[in-house]
Amino acid sequence: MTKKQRALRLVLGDQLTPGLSALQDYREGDLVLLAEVAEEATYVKHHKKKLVFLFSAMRHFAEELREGGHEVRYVRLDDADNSGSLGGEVERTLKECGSFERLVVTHCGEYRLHDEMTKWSERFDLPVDIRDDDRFLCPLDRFADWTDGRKRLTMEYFYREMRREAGLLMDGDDPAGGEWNFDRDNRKKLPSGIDLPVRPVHPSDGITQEVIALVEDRFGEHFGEAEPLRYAVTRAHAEDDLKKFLDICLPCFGDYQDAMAEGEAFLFHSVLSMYMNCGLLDPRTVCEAAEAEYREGRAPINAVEGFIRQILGWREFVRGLYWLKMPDYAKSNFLDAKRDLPDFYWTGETKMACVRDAVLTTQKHAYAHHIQRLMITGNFALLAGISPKQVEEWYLLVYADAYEWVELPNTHGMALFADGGVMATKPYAASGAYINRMSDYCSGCFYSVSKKYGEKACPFNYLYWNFLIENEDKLKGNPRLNMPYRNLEKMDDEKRKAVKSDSERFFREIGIA
Ligand code: FAD
Ligand code: DLZ
Ligand code: SF4
Repeated sequence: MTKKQRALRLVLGDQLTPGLSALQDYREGDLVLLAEVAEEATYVKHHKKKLVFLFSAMRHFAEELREGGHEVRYVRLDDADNSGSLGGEVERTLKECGSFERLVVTHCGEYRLHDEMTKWSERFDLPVDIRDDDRFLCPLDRFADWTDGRKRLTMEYFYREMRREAGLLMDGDDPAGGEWNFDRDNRKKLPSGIDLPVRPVHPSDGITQEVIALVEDRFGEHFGEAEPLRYAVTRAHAEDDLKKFLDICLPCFGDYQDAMAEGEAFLFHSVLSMYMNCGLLDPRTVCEAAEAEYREGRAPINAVEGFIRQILGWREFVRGLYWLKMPDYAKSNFLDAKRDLPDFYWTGETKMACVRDAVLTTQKHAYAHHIQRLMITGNFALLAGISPKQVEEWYLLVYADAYEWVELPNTHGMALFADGGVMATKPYAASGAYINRMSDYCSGCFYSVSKKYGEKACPFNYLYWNFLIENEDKLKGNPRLNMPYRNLEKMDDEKRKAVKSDSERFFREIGIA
């Protein structure tokens, strides 16, 4: 091969997959580029643990590629000539490493970077081959076809087609277990005294230790705790975590999927999103492994179907929606929410036990499970009318699994209803009663969940009604909100006034009036 025929293959921090489309036709003489760059670490100030996890996983992946015979140029964040951006590192490689006939990349996960990449061909005067990311089960054009002619994009119908196409949990043409969805069995509160599974902890090796020091040094003021890092940073360890999840958590995953417990970060959740999202685990393999547990009689259908729905359904659906709707999707603010994000999203200093626990868990682990994200921090931001931009930035930076393709639809659409109902048919707004039903938070809280008004009342209670009042013109016509609006009509003026004055007092107390 002449130098001219060489390909430069850029692999991003969330593309740590040997079979990545950008690597599929790798030939001797090609060069794989991985680069730690300040721009990606700071376009939002990512959680320190997210940075440690990702940089360590990138360094381990470079080793994996080298062992597999690839020539790799790995740029460390503290390399003297590091230009600070991915574009800058491509440019430097083109200058320093001889001539290349083309640049090959896999479609990335965020619009801002994709937009930049579409200009690279002109910038570098080189053909740029942007390939589909075939780690997802639903190609983007397939998703677009599915949306064609549909008034509403309903995840459940998309999911059924995906089940058929992927052949997951199917008995011929029928869904395994006789039904598509077993969610009605998946709303149990955690019984007191239940033994929770002991979760894996991977000791940090030399590479991770080095990265921890680097992150503390360069990004010391970012949110969260850098160490200890309990997560896997290699494919082999991520696969171990998958096996442990299947053995000890999956059977109860469905039952307690919506439960919350103070001080318990992981419950029966898989804690696999960060591995799937950065490429250490393959989503299809994860789904197939879960199905095998059902087929072998080791896990019940409600657990396995619920788990597969999250990955084959929600994960694929939000990604399709993101690319279908961007860039306009991020601009809407249907409820005209404008208040600032309260400080306690950063400090955890609040008397609300549920919010405190969700934030402290997030600080410690760069993780919170779905119900904490949706029904605690998300629900609070929705009820309090916090600006979507500020909430989205928070979600994008605090979670180790967060990239905009998955974070944005979940935050903007599902949690905040800022898209006016593209993702969800109604806002996921809930008062303290829901939180009390699904958790043990309220018994240890300063506030009283049974009180509706006054200084000791649970803020979720009056904020819930205040939310319905503030957004009456936009939400009253929503048929799924008929019941709460009928109840609001029955509320006398005195109670309405109390809702308003309690909400205003609370907004003043937390500094966002
Ligand atoms: P499990 O509960 O074990 O679920 C299994 C898998 O299903 C997850 O690993 C994940 O890959 C997938 N999944 C479940 N729910 C969703 C969903 N709604 N959308 C996409 N995939 C899903 N998930 C992210 O991966 N990155 C994010 O940045 C992210 N931001 C979120 C923001 C908000 C406001 C909300 C409400 C949800 C968000 N989610 C996000 C979805 C979900 O909360 C996480 O995927 C899940 O908590 C990850 O933990 P787990 O691996 O233990 O999940
Ligand atoms: C999230 C992230 C971070 C923190 N750092 C890097 C990096 O230094 N180099 C890199 O290639 N990728 C990084 N990433 C992941 C990218 O931000 C991600 O590829 C884009 O957001 C698109 O999903
Ligand atoms: Fe949260 Fe209200 Fe319960 Fe306190 S009383 S834990 S604020 S729901």
